[in-house]
Amino acid sequence: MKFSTTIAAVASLIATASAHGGVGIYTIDGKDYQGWQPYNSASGQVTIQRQYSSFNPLLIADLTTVNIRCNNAGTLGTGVSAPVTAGSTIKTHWTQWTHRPAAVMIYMAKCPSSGCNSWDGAGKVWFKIDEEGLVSGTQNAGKWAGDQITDTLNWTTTVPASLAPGEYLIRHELLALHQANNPQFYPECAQLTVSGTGTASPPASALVSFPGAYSASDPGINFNIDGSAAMTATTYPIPGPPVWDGTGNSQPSNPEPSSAPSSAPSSAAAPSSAPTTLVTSAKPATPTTPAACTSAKYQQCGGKGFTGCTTCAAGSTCKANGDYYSQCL
Ligand SMILES: *[C@@H]1O[C@H](CO)[C@@H](O)[C@H](O)[C@H]1NC(C)=O
Ligand SMILES: [Cu+2]
Repeated sequence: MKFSTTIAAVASLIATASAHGGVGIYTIDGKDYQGWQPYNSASGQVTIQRQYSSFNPLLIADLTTVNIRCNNAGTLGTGVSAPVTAGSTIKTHWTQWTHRPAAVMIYMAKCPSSGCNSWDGAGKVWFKIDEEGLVSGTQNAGKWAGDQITDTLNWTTTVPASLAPGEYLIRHELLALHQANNPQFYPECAQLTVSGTGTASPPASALVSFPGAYSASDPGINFNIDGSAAMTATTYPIPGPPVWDGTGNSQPSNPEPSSAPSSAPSSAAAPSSAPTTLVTSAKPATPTTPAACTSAKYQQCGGKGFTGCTTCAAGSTCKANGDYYSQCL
């Protein structure tokens, strides 16, 4: 681990295209879509992927900039979107990837009615559809999600089957953790046209912004792969919100205090109340008071523009990190 960490550190100082990486091909409903090719001339490239300028990583300093959203030039589309049926898979193929201790996070955002192409993805619009960090073993020596990408260069995820049709961005992100307290972020975005019979859209409590979703003090970001804790810890706190569970209910509509976290991570642990209907959310006209709910540990609990739960689950407290992001820690 020490040895490979040193190699990687040297490699990233050189910052050649031979380290690092980016999504090169999307395979969607059986069809391949070539991604943006940052080392080719921009002229004539028409891809579903937002353009970006290199395979180099984004660093902690980029967390507060627009770069963290869709990489370093990824603000606008090139004119095309890939059709995908909700519930089907998207396989991504990285052009290259070498960092073993790495987490995988995949987000989507619904584009405005004018479409994705001239929309920059700003605002609290992003929801997480997939994540994997430490798979087994210890943080320092165990198996990580990124190992699969090092070995196969591929990752397959599923578009939530319940997701309402529309134009969306999908954001694939690798978070490389091989350097102590110096994480590297590798996000790329692409444009999708989702079809299907779903009617769900994520509740406000599941939405984050980029920048805003992460802060430098998040335990999964201010993270030391070579520290003593990493020698024994067998879980890793993946940054950002929990994966959206695919249900379309919006903010909790009844103010009864409850011990259940408001946005339960996807699992069979359904709340005791009646099954959630995906069709309509209650009380269309009444603005929701975000007080009577709790955010789970590591979830956002405040910041400018935040409309979710501001009370933290027992055992955690809401800590501000700048004006735009507070987190239950
Ligand atoms: C990864 O994906 C590429 C492109 O779809 C494919 O050619 C290759 O066989 C895949 N590799 C593995 C190990 O699955
Ligand atoms: Cu790298």
